[in-house]
Amino acid sequence: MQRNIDIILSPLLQPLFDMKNKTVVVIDVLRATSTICAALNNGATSVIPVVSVDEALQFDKDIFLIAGERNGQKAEGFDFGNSPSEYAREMVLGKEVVLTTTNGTKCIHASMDASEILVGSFYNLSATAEYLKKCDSDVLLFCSGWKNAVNIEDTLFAGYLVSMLKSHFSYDSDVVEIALDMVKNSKTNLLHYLSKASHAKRFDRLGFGDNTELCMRFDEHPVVVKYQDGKLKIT
Ligand code: 3SL
Repeated sequence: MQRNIDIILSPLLQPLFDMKNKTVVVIDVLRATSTICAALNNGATSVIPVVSVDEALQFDKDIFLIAGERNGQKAEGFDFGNSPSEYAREMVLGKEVVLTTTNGTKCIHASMDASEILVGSFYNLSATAEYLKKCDSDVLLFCSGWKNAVNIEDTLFAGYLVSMLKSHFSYDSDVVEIALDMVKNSKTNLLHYLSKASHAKRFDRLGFGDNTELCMRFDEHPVVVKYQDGKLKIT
């Protein structure tokens, strides 16, 4: 039977979808899911996504790296913020990272009904697409957005994934058509296209404007990342 693929544009729209028996790919290109891919590909043994700053601070700092952000900036008392550039091999090799972010880690926790949870970013686009081609279930691409609002970068990335999976899945969704149009429109200059995103502008204001380009590097961390027993790991 033909499998179906669809896109959830923001957490606010999640109630319209049933995640049961589906593979959900959580997307937060800027930057949670990019950071998770970078950390794991650079040797972190796992990333433990948690919802709140308080929850993260309960982990033992002698054992875990405590990481994440609120409103884009490193949370107080944390070892790392949420830029992939902080997760170099020498910093994370062999470590477990506890991560909490404004949107991305919340969406991972909101996906617990799914049969399988993956995380997607431009860093692991091809690896994730190849995995999804072989999986048995319908697929939901869950865009984290920004504080429940739809954003450009996650929708665009969902469009890239669908464009690679089109011949393997059916779809009947205006959102998928919109995302595919965005892929077409962005092709001539992806960085320029993404620089219109409000979060890219937020990065500029916060002084890490280079993070937009950094998170657009296709297949830089070619890992399939799956959530199991409270941890994200390379599968
Ligand atoms: O909201 C999130 O999950 C983060 O990716 C936001 S930020 O890019 O770190 O500001």
